[in-house]
Amino acid sequence: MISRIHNKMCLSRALLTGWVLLLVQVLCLEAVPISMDKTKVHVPEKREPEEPPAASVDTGLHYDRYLREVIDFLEKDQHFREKLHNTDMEDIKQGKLAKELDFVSHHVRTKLDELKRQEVNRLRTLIKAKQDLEGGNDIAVDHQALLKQFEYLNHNNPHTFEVDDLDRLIKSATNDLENFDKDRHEEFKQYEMTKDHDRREHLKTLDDDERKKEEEHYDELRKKHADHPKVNHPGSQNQLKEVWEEADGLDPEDFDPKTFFNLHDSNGDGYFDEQELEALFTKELEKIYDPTNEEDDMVEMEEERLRMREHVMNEVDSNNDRLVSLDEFLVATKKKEFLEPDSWETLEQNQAYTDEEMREFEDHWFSRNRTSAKSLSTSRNKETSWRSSRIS
Ligand SMILES: [Ca+2]
Ligand SMILES: [Ca+2]
Repeated sequence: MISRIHNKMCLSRALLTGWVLLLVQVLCLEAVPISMDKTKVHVPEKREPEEPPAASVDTGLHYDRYLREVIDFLEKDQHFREKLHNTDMEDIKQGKLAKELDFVSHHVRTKLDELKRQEVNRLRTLIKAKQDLEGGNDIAVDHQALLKQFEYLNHNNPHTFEVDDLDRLIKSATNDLENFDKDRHEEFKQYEMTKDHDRREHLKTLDDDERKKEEEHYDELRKKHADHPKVNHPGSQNQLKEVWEEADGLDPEDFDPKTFFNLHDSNGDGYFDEQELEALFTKELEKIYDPTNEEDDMVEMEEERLRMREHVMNEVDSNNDRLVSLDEFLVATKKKEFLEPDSWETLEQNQAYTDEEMREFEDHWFSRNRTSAKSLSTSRNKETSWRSSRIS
């Protein structure tokens, strides 16, 4: 159960670039020349990016593959590319860009129709898988009604990709990306409550002696998990210096924010995206989590990584485009919080849910939804496996 959720969370780990921005980037951004400060330290040459950088960004959405394939094909159409250059973000969100679909080439339209048919089939397969898991084989299922929950395409017409499909895709992706962290918090809370509930249910099945032993063991594990070296405040000078020294093998005396930025902007597009930020926290996470330890839950490790990314993004991304530019980064390195940070409260120092939330969870949510939640989790896991097998 845990490893299943862990796999799911790893696979769907978000690198969320605002989708509209992603579209604009894919089409507008030229490769940014790398200007490294080589006066102080020797750092390896970086290669120029070969592909438009944002095209490889995994949005973490469950329809990521479809989204990216649609973008790839639209990108091939000259008319659409030109319109995109001349349409501002607000108009894109209002659906003006989607209307331009009527003018893209027949060849691209045919490919988009095909993509949509594949996506509809994929969703039908998922619904079928979910139904099988719930043991509802004998019940007639209204596929059409179930498909309506997937709002990013129009199911009334499963055969062709129309303006409405592009409009829905833009609106859903923008909305889902904006809510990603909020949904993630909720999902994690449910994970922790389920875990604690299961543990306590298990205790009920034991006799007094066994239960006492089990509870002592649990307390020991908690203490062991909480006993780790000091975790640096994410995004602080101390934290980055540790990466510079231990991961990059550079002299701490030579620490230079601009060189650091260029070194860790892995795709060389001039921005830290969410994935590049998250990669910076591995050293800190290794202080707390070891996959071979019983007490260290790797789902929690990934949540801690995302918390760190969310925190740094909130602090540093001043124009809220979900990317950290070099300028934003350099401004942040001049702040007091960078030089003299507060201590960082790790995940285990705060319970993910209140007692009241747990009561409510057990009273209402749990009894009603356990079966379907389990099935959904499994079917989503199947879906991500499917995704990864198709991508690889
Ligand atoms: Ca980058
Ligand atoms: Ca920014």
